Amino acid sequence: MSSPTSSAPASSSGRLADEAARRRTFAVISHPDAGKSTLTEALALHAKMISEAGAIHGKAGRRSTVSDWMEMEKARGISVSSTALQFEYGDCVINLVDTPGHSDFSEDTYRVLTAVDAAVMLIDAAKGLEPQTLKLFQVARDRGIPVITVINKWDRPGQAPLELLDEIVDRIGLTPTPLFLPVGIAGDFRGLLRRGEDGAATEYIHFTRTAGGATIAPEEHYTPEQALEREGDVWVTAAEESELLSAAGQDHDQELFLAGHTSPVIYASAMLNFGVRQLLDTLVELAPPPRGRKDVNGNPRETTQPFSAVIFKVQAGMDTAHRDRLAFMRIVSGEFERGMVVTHAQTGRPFATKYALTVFGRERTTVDTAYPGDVVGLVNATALAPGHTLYVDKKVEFPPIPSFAPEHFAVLRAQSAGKYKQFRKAMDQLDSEGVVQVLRNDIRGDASPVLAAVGPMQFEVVTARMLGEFNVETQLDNLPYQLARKTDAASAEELNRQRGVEVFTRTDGVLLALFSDKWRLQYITKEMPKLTLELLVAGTE
Ligand SMILES: Nc1nc2c(ncn2[C@@H]2O[C@H](COP(=O)(O)OP(=O)(O)OP(=O)(O)O)[C@@H](O)[C@H]2O)c(=O)[nH]1
Ligand SMILES: [Mg+2]
Repeated sequence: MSSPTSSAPASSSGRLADEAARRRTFAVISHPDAGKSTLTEALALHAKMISEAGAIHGKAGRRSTVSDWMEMEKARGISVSSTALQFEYGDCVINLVDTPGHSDFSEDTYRVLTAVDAAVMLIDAAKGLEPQTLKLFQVARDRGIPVITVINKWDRPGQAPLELLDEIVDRIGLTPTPLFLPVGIAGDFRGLLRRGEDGAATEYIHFTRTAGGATIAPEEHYTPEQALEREGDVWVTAAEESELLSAAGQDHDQELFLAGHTSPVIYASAMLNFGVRQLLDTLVELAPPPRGRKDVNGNPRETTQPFSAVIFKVQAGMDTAHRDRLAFMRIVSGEFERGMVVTHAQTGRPFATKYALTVFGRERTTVDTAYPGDVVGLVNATALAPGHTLYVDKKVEFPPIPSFAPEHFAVLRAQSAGKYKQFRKAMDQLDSEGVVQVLRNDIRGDASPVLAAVGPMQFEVVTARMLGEFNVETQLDNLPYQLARKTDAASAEELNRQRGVEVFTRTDGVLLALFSDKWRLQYITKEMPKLTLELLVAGTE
């Protein structure tokens, strides 16, 4: 990777700071189906990473996107796992993570949000705010991640532009500050009005559709006077809306945006590639570059300190031909060079980074050097799990990623006893990726572990991958438990004697007591107040 500063004889920490400053690392988040994967592909198209959007066709004639590589994703048209991609745009290096929208996979999305500096939130223009939208805005706020809002699918009939914004104010308490307003109502998307100081229109960007939205939509730029002449009332409406917003104080303010009080808004059609370049330019201009982060002891790790990184995702089976396991790290500080030996904080063991990649769909590119903000995949990193830290020099460890409270539980068995060895191996693999949590106890034994999930679709991913990657047919039986609490060895015996309760050990050693329902839990908490029963962090409860 060449850098614009590499020819200048700058000090190495100066160069490091420059490299960090030109990075933008963000997640694309939303309620299912708002168009994240389509937008991700549109961004890749604008960065010239791909020549045509929707190049791969899914089943039933539905187009599937490059980031949705898994068979299950292609067949259903949903994302079940997050995917990272990196590209250069102008002077910037963009690291983008497309996340799954379905709440069953929210733990994956949450892990991604621990690794990025900003988020792009999509809202479907017709549907407005949906349950996951609200939850994700909350998570972003809790984590202090600034959010850029994209109101997508403006090519289809939907709500009025300002109505959608009012909904954001009322239900999220965040002030939306549009940078662009749509010219033309939802369903008649002609272009964008660029808002300047005090809401005055500075320019009209008119888009032209391309066949199926497969290529970049040509843009024409007009002055406000020319826009008025071309579009008449439609332009006047947009210009008036812009002034109304200013009167209500809804103009962009960089400080308030970075503090999470306001969110810049762009209206777009990911499918037609309208507004996509404007989003990219906004990310470059407004999204924050990587910052340092606090370690477990609360000490800051600055981006210019020696190399350190957090693992936020582990994924195997991305490539059935290779069958390898990739751990994705986000670099926090320092320069990464492929081949350098780093320390794995959780085990204290050295880890040789011989194989480092960026991944895009099924394509992989070797990474030789990387900088703060970059997302890099490490191949065959068997010991690495989400939340782990890598570093060089003096030890640093970043806070672990809290695991969600599972609410669905099921026993998994191999259909044929002869496949047990494979089954064991596959289970370990999926467990370490964090696809589900795996629970065991002496009574049930090892042949039939209990899977714990935030949502039942995680089980489907497990059975599909058991079959697809490991050739093991499995049987899944749901268990009548609805919630879990953390407990300890001293309480376990008493808990196991109770009806509707069973204690398990999770792979990370945590003891979990499962309860048939919340009334059972309430009763036991009341009757036996000495028992240890702690709430698991985060999640959907
Ligand atoms: N009309 C229209 N359709 C769109 C637009 N963007 C996406 N779609 C369609 O909306 C559907 C969902 O798009 P995806 O990109 O898969 O949505 P997603 O947010 O990635 O969905 P999950 O990953 O499952 O949460 C697909 O049929 C897309 O073709 C758009 O701007 N306009
Ligand atoms: Mg998707």
